[in-house]
Amino acid sequence: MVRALLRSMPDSFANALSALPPDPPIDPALGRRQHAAYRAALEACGAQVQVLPADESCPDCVFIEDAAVVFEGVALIARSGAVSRRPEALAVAQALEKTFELVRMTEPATLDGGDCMRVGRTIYVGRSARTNAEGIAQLGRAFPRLRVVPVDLPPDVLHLKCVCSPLSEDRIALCEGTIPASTFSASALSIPREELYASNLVAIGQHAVVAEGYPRTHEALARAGFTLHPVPVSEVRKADGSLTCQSILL
Ligand code: CIR
Repeated sequence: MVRALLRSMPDSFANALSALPPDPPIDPALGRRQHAAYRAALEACGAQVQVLPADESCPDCVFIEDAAVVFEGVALIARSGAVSRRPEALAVAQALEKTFELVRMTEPATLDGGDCMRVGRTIYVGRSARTNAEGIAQLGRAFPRLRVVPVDLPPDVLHLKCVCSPLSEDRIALCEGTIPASTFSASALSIPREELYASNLVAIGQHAVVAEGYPRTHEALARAGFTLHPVPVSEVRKADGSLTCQSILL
């Protein structure tokens, strides 16, 4: 069974990082209800969910994906490219150390888990404002059995998985007009450009947690055989977050 590690949303989520000032402001109470819907959707996909407590001193801690990369018994504890987010990793490391061998990323490396997309035995990693060359090198050393493929991101893209996400061990969802499909050895299900945000989704077997309100993407995924679990995302979206970033699949 897939396990999913989540982290609750603090009241300070109102002050989460965002490229543009949120308008209207972030509503953490609504955000928590949406987070509960996300949790329920993961459970409906068959995942066993564990939720770490929020930390008021870490406004972005709900975006737990960025704090660690996990594969085959090893957890790489990331060093975020956003300085204010570095303290988030402590509690995530403590939660993972019971069942994983921890590898801690060290200065000057930076990496956000949102830049890492594993598909089978390949991990694609975005070269972004958050993830630097040393971060990519340390990722490769932590996971010697994975092929590491660095990917240049289009301008203004925060993380690799803002434009693509894994659907299975050999297939991804990829927004058209962003990264060339030829970059990936996996086959790509094309997400229409006007539904860019929907290219970030959590697939578990033949189930997928998707952002609500993207009919063309939903139709394409349903045609590909997925059972869909649409969830509301307005508040995480105001903080430049989406779906994969709210969990680490173990
Ligand atoms: C940040 O700017 O770091 C957060 N406000 C959003 C992070 C979203 N993470 C992700 O997509 N993996």
